[in-house]
Amino acid sequence: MNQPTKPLLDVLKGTPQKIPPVWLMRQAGRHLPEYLELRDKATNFLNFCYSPKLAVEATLQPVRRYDMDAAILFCDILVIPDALGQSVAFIAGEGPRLEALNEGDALPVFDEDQLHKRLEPVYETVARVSEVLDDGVTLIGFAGAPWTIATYMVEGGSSRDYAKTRAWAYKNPAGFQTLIDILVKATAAYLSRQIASGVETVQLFDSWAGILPPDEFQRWVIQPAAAIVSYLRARHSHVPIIGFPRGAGAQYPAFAEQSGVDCVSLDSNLPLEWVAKALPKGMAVQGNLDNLLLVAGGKAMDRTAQTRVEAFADRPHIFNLGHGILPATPVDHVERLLSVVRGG
Ligand code: 1CP
Repeated sequence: MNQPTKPLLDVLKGTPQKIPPVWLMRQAGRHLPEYLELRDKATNFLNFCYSPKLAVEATLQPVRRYDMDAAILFCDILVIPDALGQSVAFIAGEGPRLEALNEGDALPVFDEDQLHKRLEPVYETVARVSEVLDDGVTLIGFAGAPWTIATYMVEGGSSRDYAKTRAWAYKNPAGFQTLIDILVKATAAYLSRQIASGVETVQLFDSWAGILPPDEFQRWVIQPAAAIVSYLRARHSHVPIIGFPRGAGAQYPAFAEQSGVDCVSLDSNLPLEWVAKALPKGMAVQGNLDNLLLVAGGKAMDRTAQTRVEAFADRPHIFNLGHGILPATPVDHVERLLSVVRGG
């Protein structure tokens, strides 16, 4: 009959559910003991992402343990610079390190065949996961948004202020635009292939969107997202898209209205009453429990989670965190959270 088989996909298509479907950003990873064990089997983190056997297992671990409503492909946003030929390494205890790109350097060349060749193992992971996933579970694909990827490429790793990237964008916007355009094309082609391989929705992570003032936000966050969305719509009109302009604050409504995404992922700083009024009526939202509250647990976590379930009851809502799950998160806090959200 009309029984919804995938609650999370139904939410993304605009139908609120009595009990919000739930998954947690970065649900696969270091807070899971079985993940740490699996990681030891890979020679390094990029090889982990490019080993379908290991990546399939990492994708499925949180779904198995917690009965999540979605699996998110196990990979990383930095496979795009890697596939474009920039050197990328993950240093234990430090994070990503890239060969930094400077203004005036030759930019990477977008060669679609080359890109797909390097990313083939990721598509294979998607295909294998989609074969074995339980009926009610949605498979989420993802990529980093061009702005966030550009910050890693230009800074050479994580950064506190993204000063080099922002200075480049201010001093030479036309040159910076060329880099963003390359990333738009690579990201769109990558997500399209993930969809062709079996993901049912995609999330665009713009983790460092919040650093940009309004005009720059428009140009480096909204416009690239809109270009990627329109590329995907033309090829996969049925596949919903989630956007996460983290930290965008007062610019969330502009992103929600102009990027073309079906759902916005909300960070923890946004006041719920403001969201209710400021975002388009009926638009799906995802979020937005503070990831530290999940580390802390207890009554405050229960109460805050419940508040979100109630506050978003009149819109399509996917329960999630406001940012990725932290390595220090106890497994039993995640279990408790799921039972609160599901009314147990
Ligand atoms: O095992 C390890 O030590 C590696 C830790 C790790 C993991 C588990 C990294 C390194 N990446 C990932 C996987 C990952 N990354 C996933 C798939 C797993 C899942 O979600 O369950 C996803 C969606 C990402 C996305 C990602 N990577 C983002 C966007 C989301 C966010 O949290 O803002 C970003 C910014 C990255 C970059 C990255 N990858 C890893 C590190 C240490 C970093 C740097 C983060 C920083 O600059 O603060």
